[in-house]
Amino acid sequence: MLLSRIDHVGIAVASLAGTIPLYEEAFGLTVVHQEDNDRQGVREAMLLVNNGEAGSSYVQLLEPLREDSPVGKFLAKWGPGIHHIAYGVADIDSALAALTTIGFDLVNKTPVHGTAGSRIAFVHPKALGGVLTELVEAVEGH
Ligand code: V0V
Ligand code: CO
Repeated sequence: MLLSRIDHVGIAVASLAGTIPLYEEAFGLTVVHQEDNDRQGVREAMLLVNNGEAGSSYVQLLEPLREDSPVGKFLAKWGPGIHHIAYGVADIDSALAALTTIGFDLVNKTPVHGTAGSRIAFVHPKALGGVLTELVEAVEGH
């Protein structure tokens, strides 16, 4: 099995400060990590949902750092909402090699820097029925 868990659901928001309290109030989630990822053009907050045997699952709130970024463009087109789904993998290099062999359109052919030191890569939404999909090889313990 290539995928080990749902790592996170990425949600585009206009403002982290305006959205984090909703998740705290509704579900008692707390922010366990916050980071600016300049290459991806996002300021993100990770809220822990579950620590499982196969690793952790999160809600990832994404505020754009620039209008001309994936999340900035998404917000302008659709408004706030679900931006991507991210699955955990044990070995992202072999996962990407397997997808390349069977002809999937990858946004990242090699892994790039993700949240909390993870290695990530995106599969194009057009290749998976309109869903932007991210693979995550998390750092041990995340
Ligand atoms: C765009 N499209 C989407 C989409 N974003 N469809 C579903 N879900 C999304 N999130 C559709 C869009 O409606 C267009 O469809 C088409 O793709 C082209 O969109 P575009 O606005 O012209 O944008 P492009 O082509 O410049 O870029 C689209 C891609 C881009 C997917 C290539 O968003 C990208 O590189 N995404 C991966 C990086 C990313 O999302 N980073 C932010 C999260 P029509 O109109 O042609 O039908 S960073 C993150 O999650 C981190 C750091 C982490 O987890 O650690
Ligand atoms: Co993500």
